[in-house]
Amino acid sequence: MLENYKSVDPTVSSMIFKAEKENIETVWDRHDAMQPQCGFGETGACCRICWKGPCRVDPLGNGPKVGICGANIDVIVARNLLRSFAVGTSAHTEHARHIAHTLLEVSQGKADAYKVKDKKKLIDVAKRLNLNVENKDTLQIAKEVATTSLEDFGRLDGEYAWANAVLTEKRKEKMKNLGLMPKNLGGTVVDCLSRTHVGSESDPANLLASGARLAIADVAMMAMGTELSDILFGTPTPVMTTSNMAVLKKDAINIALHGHNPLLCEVVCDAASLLNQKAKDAGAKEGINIVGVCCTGNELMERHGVPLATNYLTQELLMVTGAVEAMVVDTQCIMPAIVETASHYHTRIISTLDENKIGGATHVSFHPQTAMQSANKIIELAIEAYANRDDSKVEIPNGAQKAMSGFSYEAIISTLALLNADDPISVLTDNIANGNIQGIVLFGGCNNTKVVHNYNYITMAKELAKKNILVVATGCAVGALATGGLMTQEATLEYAGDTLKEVLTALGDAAGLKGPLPMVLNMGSCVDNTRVVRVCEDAANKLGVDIDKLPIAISAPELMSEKAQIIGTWGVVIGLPTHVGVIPPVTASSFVTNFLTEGAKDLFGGHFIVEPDPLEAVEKINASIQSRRIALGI
Ligand code: NFS
Ligand code: SF4
Repeated sequence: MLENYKSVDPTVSSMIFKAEKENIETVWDRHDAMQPQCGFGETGACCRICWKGPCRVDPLGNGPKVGICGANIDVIVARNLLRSFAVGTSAHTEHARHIAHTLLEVSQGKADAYKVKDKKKLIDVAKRLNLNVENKDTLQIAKEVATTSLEDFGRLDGEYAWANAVLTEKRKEKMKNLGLMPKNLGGTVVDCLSRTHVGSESDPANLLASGARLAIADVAMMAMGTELSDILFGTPTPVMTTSNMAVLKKDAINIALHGHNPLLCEVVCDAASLLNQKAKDAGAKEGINIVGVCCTGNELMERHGVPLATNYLTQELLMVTGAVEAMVVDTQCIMPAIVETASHYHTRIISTLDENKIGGATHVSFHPQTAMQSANKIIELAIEAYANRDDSKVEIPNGAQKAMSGFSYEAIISTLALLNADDPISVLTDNIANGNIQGIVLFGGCNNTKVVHNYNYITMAKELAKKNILVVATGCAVGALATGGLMTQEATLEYAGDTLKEVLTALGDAAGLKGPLPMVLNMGSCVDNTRVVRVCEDAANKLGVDIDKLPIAISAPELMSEKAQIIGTWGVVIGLPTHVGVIPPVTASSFVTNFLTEGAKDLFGGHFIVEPDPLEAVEKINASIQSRRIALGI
């Protein structure tokens, strides 16, 4: 039955139907055309590292057992994995670097479109980076925060400031003792990549260990990305908004902002409000309607309540509505296919980063110093495109789903403080200890054509909530759980177990919501996973343990990207059971598979749970949570 569905979002299903009718190719058509996918690649048994290859090793059959250079299956799989991790880390790093650099320019008066919006956060961050803030003005502190952050890329002396800021004391000790505490970002990434060069490291255990060091470097960069974004754009607070493809408006110029980095989308929103009248003059009665896609969408949703149209897998389909004037993209998770889809409509695809051009798109070069000019140009292009909209092709689905967003770490702590102002985190840890909340699961990660779009997220979140497990979400999980109606008070009343419902109601009532908090707390974009790490850190400190003892787990039931892979890896390395719902390309090596799913537990306390079936996955995650509760004596 489920095989007949591609997505569980009805607004997506109606666009799939329209795409079929109009003969427009989608990601699912390309997935089907790719079948059967190569078994060597699927299991990680293919090496293309040098030009003697490709080598495909056959661990079970009668084929070769080693590559031409003699690399065995464990080495091949571990090297491939490490390379993916390095790419994921690099992507997070570029994101963080752009923001840190812009903060530096703001402190030097060089980037007019931006300013320090959240001074409190700036001071909090400065202190966490061990900077002295006494007698310094905002711009001076901003300069020191930005400089310290940028130094982390190639720091020669001292400690990796952001890694220091993001880990618990106990975890730092552990990583130092294991020799796996990174010194800086650049050296760690280069070290990992150089190990994988032909004829370099051929010890799979040591390759995997360097992956753990890299994972710490990654979580540090992600924390930098989130925290510096909050300084420039504001720390999110709870906000009501809507989600799914019905957020497009027939009588507006619809601009979809897609990608990851808030530097661009924030300024486009500013420009849109200034040019709204021009849009109306062009005939769009409702002016400009900005909607978000993927993590850019999450950034805008959490800070400004901008509606989130959809997540990764369905980005093309948004244009099939025939009502999108422009899809503006920056970087990461942008399917090259959007250009072909747009060509069937009047939609302009606008790329913006010189280092992330999209073949066939209109490029408007974006730089922080001239951000407003670029944003104005983008809006002008969208207004221009509106003149070419073909009304006969327009079909916007009905029924936007409401959703609450904006649960930053600070927002969660302030909400808990409503019940105990002196010791907010104890509200959470007491309810965990007394069993009202059995544990916490963070949903993150992508969509994948190997899974019915959004199905696993929604199925699992409902089941976990029923078991009184608190669910939080980031990244494309937000798209799934928001469009699935689970970021609402109604969902809490309908699906949460009795004791979880009680706690969420006490908090919601205290916050003046006249009812519970939403069943799923929306913590933002993918980089914002580090907001959850801060909650974990506080809870661990309160309970006097490290994170690896907490009844907290991560689930990425539909993951695909290299970024999501390294996030899952740091989840494990900081001590959390981490579920993945897609079989990773490592199964050709029993050494690597066993390390990830078992061996990692002894070293780090966390491990990977690989389970494609969502209900089985819930059982396995719950079993991990319960065994941690028993170990804690609660
Ligand atoms: Ni995360 Fe966000 Fe989505 Fe996956 Fe891509 S948009 S950063 S990588 S696909 S969750
Ligand atoms: Fe083959 Fe070794 Fe070259 Fe990989 S590095 S392609 S296993 S020869």
